[in-house]
Amino acid sequence: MAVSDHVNLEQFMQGLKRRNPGETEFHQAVYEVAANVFDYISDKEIYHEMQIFRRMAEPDRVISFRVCWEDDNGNIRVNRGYRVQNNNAIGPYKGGLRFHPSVNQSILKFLAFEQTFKNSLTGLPMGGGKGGSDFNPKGKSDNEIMRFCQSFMTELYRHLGEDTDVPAGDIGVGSREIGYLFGQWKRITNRFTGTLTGKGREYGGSPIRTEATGYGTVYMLQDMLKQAGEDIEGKKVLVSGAGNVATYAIEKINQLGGKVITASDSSGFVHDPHGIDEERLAFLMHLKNVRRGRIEEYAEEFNVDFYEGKRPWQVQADVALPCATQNEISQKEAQTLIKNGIKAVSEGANMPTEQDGIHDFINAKVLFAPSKAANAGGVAISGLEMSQNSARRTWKEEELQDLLRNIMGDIHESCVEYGKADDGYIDYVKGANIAGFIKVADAMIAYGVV
Ligand code: NDP
Ligand code: 2IT
Repeated sequence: MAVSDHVNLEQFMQGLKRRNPGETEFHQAVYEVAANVFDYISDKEIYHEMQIFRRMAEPDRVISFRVCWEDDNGNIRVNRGYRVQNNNAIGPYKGGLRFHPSVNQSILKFLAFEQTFKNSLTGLPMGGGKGGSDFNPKGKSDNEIMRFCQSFMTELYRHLGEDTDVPAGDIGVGSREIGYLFGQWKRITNRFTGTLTGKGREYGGSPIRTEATGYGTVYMLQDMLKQAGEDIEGKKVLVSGAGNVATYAIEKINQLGGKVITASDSSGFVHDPHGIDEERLAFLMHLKNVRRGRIEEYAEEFNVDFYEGKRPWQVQADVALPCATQNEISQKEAQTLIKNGIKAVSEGANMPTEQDGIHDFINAKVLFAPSKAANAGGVAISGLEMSQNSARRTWKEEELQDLLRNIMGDIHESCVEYGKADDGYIDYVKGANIAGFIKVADAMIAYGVV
């Protein structure tokens, strides 16, 4: 095909939308990467000839299955389970499982697509996948969670394996669920291998996997600020969410001398001008991760304001760390943050900022780390959990802390390498998309037409 005949971005997106009707989150995620990649490959014939991006945006496999389980009242319940195996060009499929009522094929396809580039950025040999269910864990007993996880794994196990596909946690899937899932995997297969990550330390889990995503998001922030001649000390920080990623991001901000003044859950946000210090964070972690309570209780405990049904983005601060879910910063909210003088945004959640909001941040020269770079610390430690499981040993916590710091530093460097503009501004979105793309693309070229 002659260069002039290449499908352009608009034509490509039309085709993608036609082939994947109604999957708006998937369209959004693909567009965000395509916008940079089409530009990058415009003069690189081989990527066109081999239809590389077209192939990356078509998952290798989408598995969907029925999950039947019995609740505590003896009612038979039916949910839908999924695993999207997007791409295994550079390693086994790897990515989390999400249990949330909003889960559907579009959301999991967007997450599996993003994971492919994120995992590539870590420098570790992992392909991209994602799975989950529309099961709602809220208000369920431990026994109900266990029965659901066992039923889910009874179907999913046949698609997994330490060299095939290795799931982990995500929204609604933490150490309790991973325990039940791994227990069932082991029981069905009669094999003890590292086929899930985020496991308990007693049975093959890695030190610092729990902390890694939140810590990594803050390391990315630290490196962006350093590049711009600043640091975290004294900065006022907005955090959304109050789960795994949010709480460990808060912990690391505190360690580095910043002050977090908000946290949220799906019911609203709390504004704590005193700052979520060590003592208050311990309360929050217990409230959300152990008792699974509502964030309003934090406001009652520390006598601070609770804003029902609202997100924290109208509060004035220096930094924003969205750590809850996709599309939680609208374009309007991005504009409010810019107007209030936000300096940096590091995305702990996956795709938390709407497309137009990202453009506004970049146009306003805000330091903006996209999720596939900023939250890669979690899957990076998952990759190292896989290595430890294969070698049947555990590394020391200090070693893993150093490895996490270095991997995040390397991701920052890759973004700078591919994202630096002539005026010195670093477009981390472009940098992460292109750096993540190249490795996967070149591996696919090596395999020929498969
Ligand atoms: P958790 O389940 O531990 O916590 C999720 C938090 O986000 C909760 O506070 C939850 O509130 C809130 N939340 C979830 N959905 C919504 C919603 N629709 N609207 C408002 N608030 C919501 O999940 P994680 O902390 O693990 O995940 C958070 C984000 O980070 C997700 O985008 C995930 O994909 C991403 N991520 C997670 C990684 C990990 O290692 N865990 C790795 C990389 C990215 P409530 O309690 O009310 O439900
Ligand atoms: O979005 C993510 O990177 C995760 N939920 C973690 C994936 C993993 O395999 O650790």
